[in-house]
Amino acid sequence: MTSQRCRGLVHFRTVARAAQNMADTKKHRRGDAALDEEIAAVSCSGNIMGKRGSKLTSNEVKDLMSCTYFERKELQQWYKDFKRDCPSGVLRREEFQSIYKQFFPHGNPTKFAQFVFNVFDSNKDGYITFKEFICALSVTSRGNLDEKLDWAFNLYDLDNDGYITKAEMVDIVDAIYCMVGNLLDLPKDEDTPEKRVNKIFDQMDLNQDGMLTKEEFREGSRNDPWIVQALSMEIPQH
Ligand SMILES: [Ca+2]
Ligand SMILES: [Ca+2]
Ligand SMILES: [Ca+2]
Repeated sequence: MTSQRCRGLVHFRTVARAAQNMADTKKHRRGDAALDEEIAAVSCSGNIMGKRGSKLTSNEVKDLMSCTYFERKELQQWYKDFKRDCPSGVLRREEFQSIYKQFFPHGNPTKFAQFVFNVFDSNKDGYITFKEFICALSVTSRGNLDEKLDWAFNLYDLDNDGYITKAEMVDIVDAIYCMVGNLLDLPKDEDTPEKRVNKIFDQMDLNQDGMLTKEEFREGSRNDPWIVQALSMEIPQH
């Protein structure tokens, strides 16, 4: 595990925390501290990595500056780290999943990692290129609320048809429960993904047709601290 991945993955911890809040549970102190420790350990191991790496051309930098919130220097640093971690130039599905496994050693994050991978992999070719990586990172870490909500909508809308069905949301919530379930102390009326999703839909599905449009999702998310918290992802600066 290296520093670049670690920084990029800080928001995964946020997701875990959000899942805790989603269940309206009190913070599980020990679980929370354990996650902090894991991340700290990972950060440290990343710092001892070498400093040499590849550089983006000035045209590539220009291109990336126009579609992200990162500055020239940050982009070069991220690229250097990315190339060091992924000498092949792309991040593969299995690598992505194994990163998650290091963050959630006691849960099963495979399914959730798969869903996030699919959103990062915007052209759906099975690989995350640097551009896909940095664009996703830009939105999830520095995008405005609407951009973050759009990104989250894409995460939930598994078949990309413009609607989030109950089944799709159950799939995601189930994946979150599998990933961090051992950190959750769930109340009885939310102890299955189905129950939790029914609650969310009671709030968000205004016309009660069993599907969330982007508008319903946006509106509902503004009122739901869990969704917003899951999206307020911060990464440390270089
Ligand atoms: Ca791709
Ligand atoms: Ca859908
Ligand atoms: Ca609806």
